[in-house]
Amino acid sequence: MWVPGGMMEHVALPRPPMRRMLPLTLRRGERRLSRRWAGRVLLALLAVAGVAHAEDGYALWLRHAPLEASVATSYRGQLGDVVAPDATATQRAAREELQRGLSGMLGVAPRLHSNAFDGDALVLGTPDSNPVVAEMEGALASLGGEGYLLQRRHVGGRVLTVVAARSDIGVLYGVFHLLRLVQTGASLDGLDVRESPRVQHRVLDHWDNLDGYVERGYAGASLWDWHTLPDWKDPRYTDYARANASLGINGSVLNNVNADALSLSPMYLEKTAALADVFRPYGIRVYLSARFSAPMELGGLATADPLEPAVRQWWRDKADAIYRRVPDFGGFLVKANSEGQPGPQDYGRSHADGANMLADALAPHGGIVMWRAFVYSHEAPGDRATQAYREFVGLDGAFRPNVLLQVKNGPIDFQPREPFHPLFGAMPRTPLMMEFQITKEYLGFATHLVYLGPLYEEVLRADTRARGPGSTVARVVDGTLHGHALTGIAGVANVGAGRTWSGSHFDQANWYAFGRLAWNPDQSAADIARDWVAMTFSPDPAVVGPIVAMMMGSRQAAVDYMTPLGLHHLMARGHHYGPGPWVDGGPRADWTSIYYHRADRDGIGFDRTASGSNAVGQYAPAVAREFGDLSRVPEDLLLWFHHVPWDHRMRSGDTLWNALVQRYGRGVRYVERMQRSWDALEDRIDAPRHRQVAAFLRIQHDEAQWWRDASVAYFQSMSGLPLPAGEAAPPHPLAYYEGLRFPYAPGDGR
Ligand code: GCV
Repeated sequence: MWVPGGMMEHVALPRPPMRRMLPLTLRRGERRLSRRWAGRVLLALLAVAGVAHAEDGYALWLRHAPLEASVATSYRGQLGDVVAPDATATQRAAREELQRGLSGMLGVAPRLHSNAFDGDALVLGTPDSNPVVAEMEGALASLGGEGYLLQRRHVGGRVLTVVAARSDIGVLYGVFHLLRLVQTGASLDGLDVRESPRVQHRVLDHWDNLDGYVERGYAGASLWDWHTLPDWKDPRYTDYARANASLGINGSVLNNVNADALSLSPMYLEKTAALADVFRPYGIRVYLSARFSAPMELGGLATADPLEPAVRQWWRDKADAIYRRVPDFGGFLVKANSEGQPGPQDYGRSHADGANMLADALAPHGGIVMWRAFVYSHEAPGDRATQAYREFVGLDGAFRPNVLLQVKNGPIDFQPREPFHPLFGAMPRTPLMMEFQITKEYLGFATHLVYLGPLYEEVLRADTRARGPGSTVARVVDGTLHGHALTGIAGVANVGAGRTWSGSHFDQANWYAFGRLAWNPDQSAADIARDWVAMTFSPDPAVVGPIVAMMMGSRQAAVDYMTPLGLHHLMARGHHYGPGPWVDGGPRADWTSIYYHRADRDGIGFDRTASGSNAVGQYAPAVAREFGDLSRVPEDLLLWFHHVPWDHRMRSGDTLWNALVQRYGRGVRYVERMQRSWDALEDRIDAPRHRQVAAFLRIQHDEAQWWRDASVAYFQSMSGLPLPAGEAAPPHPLAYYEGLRFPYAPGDGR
């Protein structure tokens, strides 16, 4: 929630001493250690100075800025020397991260030992690589292959801080966690953290085309320079892998789901293999989006029918060829029979036939298929929101064990707010994988400050009621609801070649939040935001408090100024930039706005109750009753499920029309408050980043106002009602907004 008014006073207070939030008296032995470290401080400072650069956002949350001197001294004393193996690439990556992180934050590079060392120490390792960890083997048993343990241990008069895991990658994840603790000023006293991921495949989906263009990407061109690969491995690929590993993201789908078959050609597979080599030490497997018709386009076959033996053989051969180059290749992501993409239905076959053919080709190598449920057709009669369910629910149990069905969070398409997708909970015999969008196609591109943590959290915590209360979407995704071991979660990436990676400083938070929630879908979006702000800007509470407050209400604000009260799909045609509630005509009804809002003189909203499209009937009965009942439906979803008259009484007692207009205004005012909060932080944030965020907030404000004015003008032309008291008339007539054109708006599909 927004902290009203008072927040401005807080930010004006003098900076509280950092010491308050840290562990911190120097203990016996720490002085001795401090002196030992001190000799290297100067060298490290010189090294850091050598690479110093303006704050341009490139470092992401791995910024590792220097801590206050007393705090740094205390951590140095507590951690001691570092004992870490260096025999494998992942072990070396863990050492490098520690070295880089601790040097940056503590002002001195830690002294590294590969093995034996007698004093207090920070010890990294697995049972195979370190004798201290070998003695902890029992405690590691339940951690799984990627989990880790962080522990303070007293061993033979020594104080050890141990990062232990059963695998090198677990140790690397543990190192990132430890660095986060230092970065956010946490106490290491009594440290005892056990972590293992709740979801097996934690994947970024890149919608990157081979020509460098990123579909719905607002952060510049693709990160992958296919032309210079495989020979030139840009160091940025390593930084991308580091950022992902710091969150536990362990998969990367390199190319757009609107796939080009060329990605599977020998030439491009060499390039994919080069990226896989860079990512491997960081625990990241590569995947490719597979074009279903590739056997025809690359193999010269006359068909791509999944039951045709020659086609099946082509895919088997292709899988073998891929695994020869990339032995840990993750598998295929497939968009089939959706928005013009080829698929098994072209041959009268089912989605299961298509997915299973690919699954059979990958199975001998341990690969998986992520088959997307984002399918709809304007030729199919009825409500688009019901189509995926209708196509897939009957296929429950028909997929091979190495197939995940990848389902978008809501039934339409990554709108600012949607109810959870009705497939979650409805296919108990099929592992369902979540697909979130990190890039903000419908939430203001990269310029709007919209923190998506609350959106992800809202969906993951939604109760499908599939097996009674507590059957949350998170439990479908982590496999516990229906007992699946194969689990996954994907985020459509928001990274590009721009210097900030994500197109803006604040959009980095969405990549970060996705990764943290992929690891543990029950984490709190607010806690994640606190960590992100502390790591990205400063752990100073006078910075963290106001920025987290801004972030936490920002998604609701975007809903308010774009699509309040359950409205959806009101954006301009094609590029999706800005408002277009009037969009009508064109090739397909379900690509228009009027299809979704159904506003006329009498009322507004899509009737999805039993008397309408009955989309509510696709949910478990308890949920269907709630969504279908006008008196119980959450007002945030009112117009998603109901068509109501303009004078419908809201729970506040006011009319729908008044409430709608007020919501639009509320969204704009929230942005104004974010601007004021940000302005008040000017002295606490470095100038380059402060300037850019301030400029982007101005853009956001203007665009929020534009959304509000255009939408109010349009809906008023439908309702014919006066604006509620205190709400200003849009400054232009409706025709003005309808006439605006944006020929080069970024990210358009092409
Ligand atoms: C990759 C929406 C987007 C498309 C995207 C599609 C999908 O329709 O606008 O750009 O295509 O979703 O998720 O496949």
